[in-house]
Amino acid sequence: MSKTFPDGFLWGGALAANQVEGAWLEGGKGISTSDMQPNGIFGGVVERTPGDRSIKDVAIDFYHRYPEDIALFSEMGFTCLRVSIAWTRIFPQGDELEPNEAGLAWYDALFDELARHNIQPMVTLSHYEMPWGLVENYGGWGNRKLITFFERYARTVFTRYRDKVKLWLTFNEINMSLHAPLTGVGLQEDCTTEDIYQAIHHQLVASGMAVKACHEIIPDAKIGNMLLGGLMYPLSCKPADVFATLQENRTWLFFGDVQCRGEYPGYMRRYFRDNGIVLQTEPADDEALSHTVDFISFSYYMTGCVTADPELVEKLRGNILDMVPNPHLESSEWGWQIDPLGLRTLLNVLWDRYQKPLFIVENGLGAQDKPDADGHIHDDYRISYINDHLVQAREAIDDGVELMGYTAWGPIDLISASKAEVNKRYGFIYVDLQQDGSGTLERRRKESFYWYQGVIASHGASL
Ligand code: BGP
Repeated sequence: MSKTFPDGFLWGGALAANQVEGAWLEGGKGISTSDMQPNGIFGGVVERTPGDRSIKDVAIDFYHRYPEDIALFSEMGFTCLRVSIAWTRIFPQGDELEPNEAGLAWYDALFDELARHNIQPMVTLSHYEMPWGLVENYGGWGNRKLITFFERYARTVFTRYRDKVKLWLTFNEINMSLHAPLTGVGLQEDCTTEDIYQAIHHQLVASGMAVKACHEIIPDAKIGNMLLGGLMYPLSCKPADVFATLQENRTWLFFGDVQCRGEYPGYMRRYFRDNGIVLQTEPADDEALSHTVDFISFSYYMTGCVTADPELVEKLRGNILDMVPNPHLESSEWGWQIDPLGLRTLLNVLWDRYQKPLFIVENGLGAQDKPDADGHIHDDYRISYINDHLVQAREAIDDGVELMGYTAWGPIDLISASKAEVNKRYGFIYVDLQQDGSGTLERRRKESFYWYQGVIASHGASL
């Protein structure tokens, strides 16, 4: 009999509002940064004119079909579903004083439906989107006023859902702002590094204020941060490569350091000094940052390598985010390098560094699924990917890591974040939708659906 996961371990899947809900103008919703990026976070801003369409406008129509989808999640045995609230459903422009009741009511209905199936919601306050009004009228997170708007939004939803939601996350992949400033902090792509760090500072302060507000309003809730789990390896054992790797890992771990330890680390202060970056701060910021998260959540898809040799970087880079590929690993169809053991390493690194509970809130394989003649999808590649990662998660628990749960990314096919692709499917559930918007949106169980159901039912013993 193989080892099982601990009692109380949460099993489920993770979604983001802008990748599933659709209904982009229903229920009083305002326009978000995601609506202005119809080709994904790496596709730039496109002016929306009346009549033009984006695949995200309807997406998989979760806004209207959530009862059917939640029933399917329940059939798989989910005990947790990670969703995000679209800020624009609650504050359409972002700066209103009063929230939009229709938006609040829709999430009430969603959480009630989850409760009926004994599925615990985990809610991200901002998953790769914010009101476009805050970008146009205030310049995004570069403006300190955003802290107040975000705090108002966070307090509104904490108060409204205090009896329904006990697990919260602040900003999705907060460390991605360096690579996708519009998506992360609402800044234009040509902004300076100093602009980005100033905006990130405001976001970190807002994150601390949200932690404080959550603890005040829902004392029995837990609130975590959310990091892109981008573990990097040295390309060689040359000391210069090893040191460059330490520094590279710090560019994303810095966010976790602030959110878990409550202050800027020394290496970051030095980076700012060395690069002439001067942040505008206020005395109260330190107090806000001191409100540290209860747990750390992260996404994990791949690892990459680092070399100190700029010529080699130029020659080898090619993976997403220009990472140097690892010659010892296979890649997905999208060039993301598959590294299950890296997940065990990362879990141990984060546990050793912070000694706070961890939660894997995204992991999965984006692939082109081809239904056979009978319409069945035999996604053995997805089964093997998730199986191998879960085996390593279980090993990490045995290493002593405190792991709260696992929510697979995109348990139902959805619109991909990077380029708004439909054919990059992650789901255990197939959705009949093509890139041109055609398809019936019918849901169909894939082979992985039954496999994941078995994993959950056996508490991981079937891995
Ligand atoms: C993470 C995002 C998700 C999700 C995932 C997969 O970075 O938090 O929103 O989409 O990556 O990426 P993609 O959809 O581009 O395949």
